[in-house]
Amino acid sequence: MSRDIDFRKSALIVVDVQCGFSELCPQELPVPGALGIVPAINRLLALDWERIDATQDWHPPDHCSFLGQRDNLYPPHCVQGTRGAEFLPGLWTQRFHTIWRKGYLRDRDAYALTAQHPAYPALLHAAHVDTVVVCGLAKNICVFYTARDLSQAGFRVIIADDASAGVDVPAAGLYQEQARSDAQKMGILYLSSEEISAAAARL
Ligand code: VGL
Ligand code: ZN
Repeated sequence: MSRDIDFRKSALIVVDVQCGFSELCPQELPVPGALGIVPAINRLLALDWERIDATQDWHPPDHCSFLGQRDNLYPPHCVQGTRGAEFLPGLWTQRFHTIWRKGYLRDRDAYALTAQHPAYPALLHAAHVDTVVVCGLAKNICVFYTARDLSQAGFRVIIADDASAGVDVPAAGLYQEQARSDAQKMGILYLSSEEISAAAARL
């Protein structure tokens, strides 16, 4: 598969780069190394994408995925209006064109933007986007599901490796190695932010 990226036909999607998935909120769902990916994401944000979309996990306090609730999976995290729901400090959010909130219904989980906003792939197609670069948190959960859904919708999908960080969650059966091999089997490519920037420089 070509590694060239035509930025006029490409979208960057920044997934859940929020305090609640970082060391800043250790009682929520900290992903090791989350704070460290911000510079690489900012480098990607500086490029001339056709679209820049961001997602924000945005849960009510009694969301079904929380411990003590229906699915009993995760500590409360990214609760609407709290620190955990805020984007990471230093993240260049001014570059976001659209912020897609997800997980805001008590009884429905939405790992991927595509699960909550099913018209999103059509919106990308209408903008003549054929390639999406996905980065953020967590690499093997919301980044993975977003990449998978967009790959199945017909886009060329690249995960920006160093602009994402992952975490194994045995209680949910979610593992980093498994997600990577599943993604690679679907033809999803893992590139570094350097390689993606170099593809920009070549054009
Ligand atoms: C996520 C678990 C629950 C994620 C969101 O962004 O990876 N993980 N909600
Ligand atoms: Zn969540």
